[in-house]
Amino acid sequence: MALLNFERKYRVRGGTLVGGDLFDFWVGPFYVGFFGFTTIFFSLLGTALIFWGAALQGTFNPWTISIAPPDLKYGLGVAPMKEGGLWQIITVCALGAFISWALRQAEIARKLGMGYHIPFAFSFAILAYFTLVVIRPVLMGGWGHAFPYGIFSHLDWVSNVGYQYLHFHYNPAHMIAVSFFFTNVFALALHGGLILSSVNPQKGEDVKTPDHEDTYFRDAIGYSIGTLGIHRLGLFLALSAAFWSAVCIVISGPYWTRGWPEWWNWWLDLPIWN
Ligand code: 07D
Ligand code: 07D
Ligand code: U10
Repeated sequence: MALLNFERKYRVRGGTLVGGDLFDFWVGPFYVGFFGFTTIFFSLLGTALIFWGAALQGTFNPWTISIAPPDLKYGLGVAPMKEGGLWQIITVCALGAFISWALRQAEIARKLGMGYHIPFAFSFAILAYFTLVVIRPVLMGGWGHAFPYGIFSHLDWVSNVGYQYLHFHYNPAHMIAVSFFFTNVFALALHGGLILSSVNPQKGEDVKTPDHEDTYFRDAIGYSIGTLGIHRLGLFLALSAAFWSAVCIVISGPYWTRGWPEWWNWWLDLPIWN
């Protein structure tokens, strides 16, 4: 079925999570829905507040705009607008927009009778962000521990926080997260390569079957995970990367306050050495 015919058949009203018929319509290619409305609301308000912060800062250069969280002296309290309050409201807007987006994904999946894998996956990205700007600052007792909203300033934050723990590469959960990111890239390269090599043949050649794909990997490494399995693996790798990222930052501070290289002394302290 051609895409436009498919859309005519399946883009029908009903099956919304919230709002009944009220927002159950499309604008051009976009499904709107209640959560489309809330996404637009939070992202427009958040963007407007970023522009306000930029005006206060005196720059509209996108690279240097930076909205900083409140100073640590405000702890977990509400800060004045120009001293981090803006950051606090923007954070609420960002969370509102991201959660609305996940719920909109769920609503679209539900309307189409599909699984909820995509919103489930996106919720791991939201979890990583929530860990950075809410869970860790709350555990450490100050919004000032969160990162500033700016393209370069957030890089400074990552670097500074990294060096605060002397050598962030020695954080064991960071190692696991990094390895999941690398494995994910490796798996996607293998999968993209395999699919194109079999279903996008030269002119005059036949499209190959999944049996070719399975046999390729059985010839090469003795095992094929299968055509469905590779997608399960991909999702698992990506979600694990985000999950272990959240773990690596939430343990830095709340659990471990010294340099990460020192954490490895447990190895030297094992009783087996004496
Ligand atoms: C390709 C999907 C499209 C999304 C894009 C991002 C904005 C921000 C805001 C001017 C893969 C759109 C960007 C809306 C504009 C203002 C105020 C996704 C794709 C194109 N980072 N980060 C980037 C965010 C954190 C880190 C780029 C967001 C943590 C490092 C972009 C968040 C840490 C590097 C960006 C976030 C961290 C970057 C490209 C939220 C640890 C880079 C992103 C909400 C996770 C790279 C100049 C990309 C770069 C980069 C956005 C959080 C580290 C500006 C929205 C605090 C080390 N980050 N980031 O392609 O070039 O993502 O930076 O959590 O080197 Mg970051
Ligand atoms: C948080 C983004 C969420 C995004 C959302 C959506 C929009 C809409 C709209 C486009 C989590 C946003 C959407 C805004 C846009 C339109 C229309 C993703 C998030 C919800 N590190 N490190 C990580 C590596 C070093 C440090 C994670 C590598 C140094 C700190 C990952 C190296 C030091 C933190 C990672 C390296 C250091 C991290 C990031 C190499 C610095 C974190 C991925 C090769 C001196 C962060 C949860 C991530 C973290 C993190 C990789 C080096 C410090 C595993 C490969 C040694 C302080 N590092 N790092 O988390 O765990 O994505 O955050 O050297 O906080 Mg690291
Ligand atoms: C996959 C796949 C597969 C496919 C696929 C894909 C995975 C095998 C079958 C999909 C993969 C791709 C297409 C590849 C490329 C994708 C990436 C590299 C990922 C990154 C993606 C991007 C960078 C694009 C991001 C774009 C986005 C999020 C769209 C932006 C759109 C909006 C902001 C509108 C959203 C709509 C909503 C909320 C509903 C309501 C809409 C309206 C009412 C529209 C009108 C609104 C207004 C007039 C108000 C004004 C507001 C606006 C314009 C926005 C406000 C926000 C701002 C702050 C600007 O496996 O199978 O193939 O294809």
